[in-house]
Amino acid sequence: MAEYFPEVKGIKYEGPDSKNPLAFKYYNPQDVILGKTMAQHLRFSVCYWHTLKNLGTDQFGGNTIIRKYNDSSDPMDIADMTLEAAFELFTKLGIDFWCFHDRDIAPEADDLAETNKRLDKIVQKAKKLQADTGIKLLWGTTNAFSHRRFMAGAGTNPSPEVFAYAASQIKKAIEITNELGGQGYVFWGGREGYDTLLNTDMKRELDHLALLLQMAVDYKKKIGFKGQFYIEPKPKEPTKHQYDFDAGNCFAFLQKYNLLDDFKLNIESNHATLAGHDFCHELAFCVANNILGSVDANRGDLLLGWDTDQFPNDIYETTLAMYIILKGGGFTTGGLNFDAHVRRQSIDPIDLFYGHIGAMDIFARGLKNAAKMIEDKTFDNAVKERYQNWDQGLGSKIEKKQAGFEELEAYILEHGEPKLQSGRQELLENRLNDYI
Ligand code: XUL
Ligand code: CO
Repeated sequence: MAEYFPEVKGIKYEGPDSKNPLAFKYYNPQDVILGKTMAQHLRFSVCYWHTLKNLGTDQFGGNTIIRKYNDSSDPMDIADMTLEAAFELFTKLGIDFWCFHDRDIAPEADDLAETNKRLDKIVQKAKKLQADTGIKLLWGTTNAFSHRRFMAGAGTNPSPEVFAYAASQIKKAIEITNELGGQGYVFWGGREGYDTLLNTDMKRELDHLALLLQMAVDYKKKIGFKGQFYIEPKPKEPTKHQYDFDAGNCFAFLQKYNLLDDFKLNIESNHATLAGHDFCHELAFCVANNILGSVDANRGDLLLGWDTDQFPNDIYETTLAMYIILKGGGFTTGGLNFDAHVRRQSIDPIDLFYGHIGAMDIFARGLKNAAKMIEDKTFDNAVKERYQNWDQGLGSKIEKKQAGFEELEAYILEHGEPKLQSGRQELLENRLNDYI
């Protein structure tokens, strides 16, 4: 096999004092933290679409990046070379998982039957590369948003034929994910939303989306796919309003349509900020409602209003995120998938390594900080103290449903104005800084 990244031998842990830009300073996969190795906690994954397929294009201009594995006039040749380059990169990074959309790994042909044949060919090659390297599939997914047939959505399309096409595509994508031993399968509603209410029957579209997901659950059970299904919320982009707006919105949708037993959420940092939340809010909401599944780890830009999908680099965010994830029990089937691409000007293959190394190190530091915060119980104690009056007397009566409006009114009439306590935000923020 050709070598696509000859300038990199393999990224190793060298410790915080290392000046080598091609080494980890914090991510030491075998290091044990709170009873598990760093690799087991973090479950890093490379995403195929941004890392291998993104060539620097943006809304204002075409490709800037030239890759050796794209140098052929035959699209299946390109698919073969890209897969080889991908596994070389995964191995050199020392990353344990990967993720893909069906159309990332094999290009569409003239009809669905031929497209599926192409997929089968690539999947067999991927299966061999997985076996040779020990790299596993975190999740697979379907691209039912790029092709023009999906301009008005997939499951929410006004055309039942497009709905059927999406269903056929998802059926195949679940099959290949199963074939590759995928630990999960993601539904991101690429164009499941609307651009104007003037042509949209919202209730009908939501009902259809639920029908599509129910069919996927039925088929998953039929073929014995054991991976976890995830919905990935995003509020807008490409449509003006996406139905899977945020974690709260998805939670309501899953409950309404009785899908909660079969789905968890895949939370993406940059989608959270587009929804007017932050990453940690979305994670905390999922933990509170037992629906946290996996994470697309990236970040946006404070001053750009779109999904810039940059590699994470904020130690505050990764510390707090890992704290919430660990407090929620950590990942089981999920992991940290870098749904991020290098910038339009980062045109060298080596930039892919810098992006991933920085992201892995910043999450490793976040994990270490979070573990220390958990061991010290600093914030646990603060929260416990703040809510302690719910463990006794009046609070305990309310929680046990032993008091209603009349009893509560009688209590206030007897005891008068409630005693107030400081929220101590500044002190707690100072304490957080001590861990960074
Ligand atoms: C789009 C996005 C997707 C999903 C998978 O914003 O995040 O790449 O992660 O379809
Ligand atoms: Co994503």
